[in-house]
Amino acid sequence: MNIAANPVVEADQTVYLKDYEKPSFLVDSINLDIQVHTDRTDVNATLVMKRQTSGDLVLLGRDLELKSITLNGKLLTEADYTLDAEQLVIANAPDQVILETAVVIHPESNTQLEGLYQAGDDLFVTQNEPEGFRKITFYPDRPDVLSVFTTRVEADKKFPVLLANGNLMEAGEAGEGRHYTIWQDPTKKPSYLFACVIGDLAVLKDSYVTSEGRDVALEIYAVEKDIPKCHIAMEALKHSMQWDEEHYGRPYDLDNYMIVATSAFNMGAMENKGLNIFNTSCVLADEEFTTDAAIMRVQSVIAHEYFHNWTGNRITCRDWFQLCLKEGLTVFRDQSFSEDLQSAAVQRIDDVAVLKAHQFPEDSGPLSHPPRPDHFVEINNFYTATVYEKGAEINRMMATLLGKEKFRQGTDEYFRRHDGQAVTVEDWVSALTAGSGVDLSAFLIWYNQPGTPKLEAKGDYDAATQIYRLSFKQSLKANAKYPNLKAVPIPVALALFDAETGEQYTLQSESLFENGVKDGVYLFDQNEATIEFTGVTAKPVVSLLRNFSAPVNLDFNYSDQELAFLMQHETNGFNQWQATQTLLERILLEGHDADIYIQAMKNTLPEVIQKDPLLASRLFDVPTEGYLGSRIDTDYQPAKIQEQRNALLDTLARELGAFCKETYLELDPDMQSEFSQAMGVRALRNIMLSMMARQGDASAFDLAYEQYHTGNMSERLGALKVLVWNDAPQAQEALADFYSRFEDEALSLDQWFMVQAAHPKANAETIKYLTSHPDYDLGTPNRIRAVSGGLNANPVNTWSFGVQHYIDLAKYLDEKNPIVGSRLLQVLSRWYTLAEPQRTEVKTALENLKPQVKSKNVVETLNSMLSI
Ligand code: B3K
Ligand code: ZN
Repeated sequence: MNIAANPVVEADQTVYLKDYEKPSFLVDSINLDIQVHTDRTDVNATLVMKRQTSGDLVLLGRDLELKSITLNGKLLTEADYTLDAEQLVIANAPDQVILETAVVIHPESNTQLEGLYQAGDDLFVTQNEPEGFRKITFYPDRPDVLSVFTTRVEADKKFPVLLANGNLMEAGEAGEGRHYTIWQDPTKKPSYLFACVIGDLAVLKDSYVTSEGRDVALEIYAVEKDIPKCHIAMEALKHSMQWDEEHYGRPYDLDNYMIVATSAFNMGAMENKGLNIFNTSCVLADEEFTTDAAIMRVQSVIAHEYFHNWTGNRITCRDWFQLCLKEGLTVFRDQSFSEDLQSAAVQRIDDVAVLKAHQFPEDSGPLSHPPRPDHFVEINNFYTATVYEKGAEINRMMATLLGKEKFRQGTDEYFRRHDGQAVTVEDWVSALTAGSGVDLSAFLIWYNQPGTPKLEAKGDYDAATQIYRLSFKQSLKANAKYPNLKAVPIPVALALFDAETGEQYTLQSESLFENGVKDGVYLFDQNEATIEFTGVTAKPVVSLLRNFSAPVNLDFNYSDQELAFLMQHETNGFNQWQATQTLLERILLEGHDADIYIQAMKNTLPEVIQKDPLLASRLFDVPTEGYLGSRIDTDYQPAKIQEQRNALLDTLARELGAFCKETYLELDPDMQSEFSQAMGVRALRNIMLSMMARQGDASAFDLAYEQYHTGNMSERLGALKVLVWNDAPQAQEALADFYSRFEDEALSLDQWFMVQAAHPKANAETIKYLTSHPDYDLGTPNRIRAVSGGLNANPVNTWSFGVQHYIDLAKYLDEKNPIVGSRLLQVLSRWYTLAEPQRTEVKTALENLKPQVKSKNVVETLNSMLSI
């Protein structure tokens, strides 16, 4: 029988955390037999199950054609079970059950890229997190059911590679030009970590010996021509394995670790046990084809998926509400890893920039939810910046508070207690508490309530008593759905500087610190509090939230002079950057004078360029139009923001133009011995080039054209943007050249689409040209994102002709790929902040979309977006 996809969403489809119940049956082992054919795939499963609590035996299944079902040797008839679009239920099942099912599925026509699907002519792969496994076979597809998987995979020999999780036990002929392999994964795991791959792929091999002496075979599978681009990922994998041993005492636990690259993938990558599946964009890296930023991302995603082996796989989530348990912790771990790879300050800057650009707006709008949500309709909609990035910040706060040693004692206790279990956020916080000896239970509040706290601070210096007082107040915007908002613990990392000399006061000094500040961190966990610093001989400059020690909106009455002071004297690179951002935001949104910023830049840049060119490049960051728009809650006029920002950029280009040209001509990335330094120089030169072009320097386009032709991908793309976005005479020629060079390199070609879609003067015609280009492909999420993401670089465009673009996409993808459709629609979630008449126009367009969509993903998102 065939089961309909995308059932209409009804009110009762909401799932609540408070309703969690243990599964009535556990699965000791599963034997899966997957036989792939051109027009169908047969899946036979044998589940050895035993009762845990009273209740029906519930097997989840979606889009499965059921052929037969046998319970303890007896063939069941339709009278023995009930079956609907989501589940198969057997009442009164005995306590010990051996269940055999035979189903047929259709990966060849699965466009949703969830479950088992065909990913191009020569490849079949799986994506089962969170609920894809139920599209492969009937199963208690929930993360608290852990089982030993044995998998037989059979296919035509034109697919030489047949992979599944664990150890290869057997391989052989299956007749009629077919062959098979049998794999067994010794570690018990939830079904969302099951993976198999059937394809024609080449492989890069290496090995790693763990601290326990285990010799692990490492394999990265990709199409033949991409194998040379897998070396950076392989090095990053070995580095990650060693890093986790050193920093968390976690060696790898299997004899092999495989990574498979595919271009047909909804997100970045997936941590399936011992068999990661990656979007090509997160594994292929080579300076000729890949930008430095993308190379950094490859390394961090490789690390992220590897780190999941302990935080996610060996210790998994009890239910999907606990998603941030594994994601928040693993993001925190990959961010720490990346801080070791490049300028730590820049890594933190980039991570916070993402948090502020995506998570803060999400948390202040209709899609706001706690890092651990308490209800959902479609869990796929909750792989959000809040769950991932805010989740990581909660872990970072606890780690900051504990310090390295105690945090490690806490994580050791977590692994000791919970290895092999499916646990909750509470389990994590109590293990950290027990291991470190520091009560962290108040941090649970962070997990359970939405919104970005506002932290108001005031400084007051009394020269007569030499006392400096800092008072703090925290508040959260009222939220009708969460009436009992509580004060959260906020670790405030801080430093005081002597305003005359620029020297930092020593915070360890006894006399200064009898006020609760320890190792430069004050834990503010009340609604209001004041601390005192004694023996402060002159009015200090305070630097608050160093390294962004808590995910809050800080409101401190810095003078512009004090911010300029911090730009020049703060030794914490993150806060140095933050000072530039705060000052620029005032210039942009409150009309402050730019001179003081320009002077501070001139003073501080030469030294920073010497020490850390990448940090110097970030000091040129001017808050994006998108970010500035997200700070405005009513009467938002994108064109006005654009105008103000352009005016500021013009001023900066005029004032710093000569400096930029000098710097551009002086610096040479090829003179740098380290990749991270060369990356810094390239980033800086690209910014210098765009400033020169903006200033109207006649030589800028010639230099860009030359850089385009002689550089690696970072330089080429930097130059191409300058040429295209400024409509330089060489722009079309460079674009045509780029196309012909990279026509067959999908990821590089994505950049060609992106650059054009992100043209500040792009219009509906531009998007039409790009989306009807023969290389545009609605079946490849990377290509869709290249255009849609590029378009969204300019909010003026997003909120004009872009609205129809996103709505059309959501409508089309609603059936074809609802995960991606729902995600793209979220670009419009802040529609209600727009000034009229745009506000009503977008609202009407969204309301008109409502009756035209059916998937839980898009419907839930749209309902939330309109519920404001
Ligand atoms: N755990 C996966 C995400 C799965 C998303 C499903 N919509 C990737 C990661 O966070 O490592
Ligand atoms: Zn993850």
